Amino acid sequence: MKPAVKVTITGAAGHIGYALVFRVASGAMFGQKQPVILRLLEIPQSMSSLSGVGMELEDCAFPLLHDIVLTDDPAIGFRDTDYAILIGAKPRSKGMERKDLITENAKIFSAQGKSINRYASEYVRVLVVGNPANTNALIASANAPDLERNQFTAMTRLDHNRALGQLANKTNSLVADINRMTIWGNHSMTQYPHIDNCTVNGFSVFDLVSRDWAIDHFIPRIQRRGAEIINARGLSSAASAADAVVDHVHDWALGTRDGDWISMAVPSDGGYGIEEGVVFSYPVTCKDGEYEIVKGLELDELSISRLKASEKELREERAIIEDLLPKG
Ligand code: NAX
Repeated sequence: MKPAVKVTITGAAGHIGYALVFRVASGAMFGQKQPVILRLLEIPQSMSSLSGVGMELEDCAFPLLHDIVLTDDPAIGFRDTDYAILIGAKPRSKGMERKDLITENAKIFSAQGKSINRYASEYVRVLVVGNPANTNALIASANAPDLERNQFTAMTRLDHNRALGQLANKTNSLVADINRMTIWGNHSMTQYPHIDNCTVNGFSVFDLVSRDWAIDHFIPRIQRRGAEIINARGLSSAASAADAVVDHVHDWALGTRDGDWISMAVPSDGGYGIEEGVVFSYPVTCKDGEYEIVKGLELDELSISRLKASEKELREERAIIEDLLPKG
């Protein structure tokens, strides 16, 4: 059997964490031949709850789960880890301004970036889920000077999967029949869900839906889907977010389907006119554990303006936390 992959999950006692850890342990993330070691990292106040999660993991008797470590110490949680999935974050409390939320979380992610730099495997791959995810990934990466920037990504796969689900409904097709969905930009209301390159069963999407439907219904529905779930459930997306984590890491590690791509927020290489370094969601293909931004797609005026609006928001978020970015 292959050596076990070490996976660190922060915020593992939270809603998304609870929906995620069992799926990773069951083999959904890396396949049925790949054992895993789970390092679950929490804050001291949540360690009691985390111990219950640990007991339930033991009670599942997953054959692929070779060890479980429960800790509130980043030196133990991130030690030699291969994958760091950063979910734990400070939620927005009543009366808290967006600026304060960004600043509070920036402190968490700058500290975690330093810990990952110090303790994790030099080949570690990092996925940031905790919001504001794109900017948190930027901060973590900036505080990990010994690692490459492209080892840090943020999650827009939930938005991507939501978009696939809505398009499949509308076109009366299967999700698996749809290729080349794209989410551009920030994981926020300024994200740009874009179907112009989509094919459904090999046909152009515009053989089946109109541009007006895309602009008036599809795009706003995906942008507001998180709020739609909160209104219905009284809680934010958890199982679907955990599923998107599984998909993001699975495809990064094991590759994307031929002829298709996925959406990942990654440090911009300047592509499509986006400032270099900003963590921006792009269409990417993955192979052998590496991702590559899809090049050469044509964008119309509307799309360019949407990308620019999301980039502007990301620059504004970065300006708020500029002090926590190491100089030079
Ligand atoms: P919960 O509040 O249920 O869980 C968060 C957990 O993180 C708690 O158990 C808490 O103790 C822990 N935690 C807090 N600070 C920590 C730290 N410094 N180190 C380790 N653990 C820490 O939130 P949940 O619903 O699980 O959501 C977690 C984050 O995901 C939030 O920031 C949320 O906004 C974000 N989301 C991001 C999504 C995305 O697509 N990128 C979608 C889903 C979700 O909204």
